[in-house]
Amino acid sequence: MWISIISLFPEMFKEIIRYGVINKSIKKKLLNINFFNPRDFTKNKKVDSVIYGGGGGVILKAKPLIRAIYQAKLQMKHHVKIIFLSPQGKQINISCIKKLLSYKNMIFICGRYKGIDERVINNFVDEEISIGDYILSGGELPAMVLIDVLVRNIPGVLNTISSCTTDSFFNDGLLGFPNYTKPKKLKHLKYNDVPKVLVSGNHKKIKEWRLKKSLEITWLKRPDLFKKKILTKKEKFLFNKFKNSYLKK
Ligand code: 4H4
Repeated sequence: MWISIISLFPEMFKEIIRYGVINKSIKKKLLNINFFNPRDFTKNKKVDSVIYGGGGGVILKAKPLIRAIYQAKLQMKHHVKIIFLSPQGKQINISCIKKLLSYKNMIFICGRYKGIDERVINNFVDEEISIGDYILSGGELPAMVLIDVLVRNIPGVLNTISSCTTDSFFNDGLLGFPNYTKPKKLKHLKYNDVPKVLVSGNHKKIKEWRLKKSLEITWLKRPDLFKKKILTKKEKFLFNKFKNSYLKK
């Protein structure tokens, strides 16, 4: 996967490419990231300007962004999809991630201030993507979030596939199950036990317990997700057993 980042502050990305799965994917040559600063594509370093029609605020000017896009496309050669990180975009979710994973080569445009000239969106942007319904000071943090989510799902990046396919949302539309690790007992805590089934070695029972907990947690924490889930016969049985006892409390 090759991601070219168009940003006024490329140095913000320095740290995320030094650590964790992003660093690992670069080292494994599963990911290539390069940067283009619109400021480098201007004579007078002017990259933003006041908005026509007034109302205050500035946006990023079209030409420096367009020159940066052309330079990125020149280097990437293959067919490239252009993504604009924007609060007006489609919110990141599993289907959006799967679609982006199929693109392989992408240019991420990071807005600043009140955004970018609409003509860049109309003429160049393939997808507008948002990380949530709030306004940030820049598209760089959303770009970093998106890179992290994408990289975790590139085959070969994470050691065992289970460390991703049972994560929340990737777990067949359910939230993930509770996880525990050493020590078995934590003194002075009210809830200090590791569920006995998890240390039983009975993998069938562990799998069933995990499915039951995922169903419970999704119903309790994200009823909106739970509503979309078509339950199998077994899932219905496990969930109804929990729901009946829960409602009796
Ligand atoms: C971009 C503000 C576009 C407004 C911006 C617009 C997000 C977000 C974000 C800096 C920039 C802000 N990016 N998810 N949330 N005029 N970016 O807040 O299109 O509304 O991704 S605009």
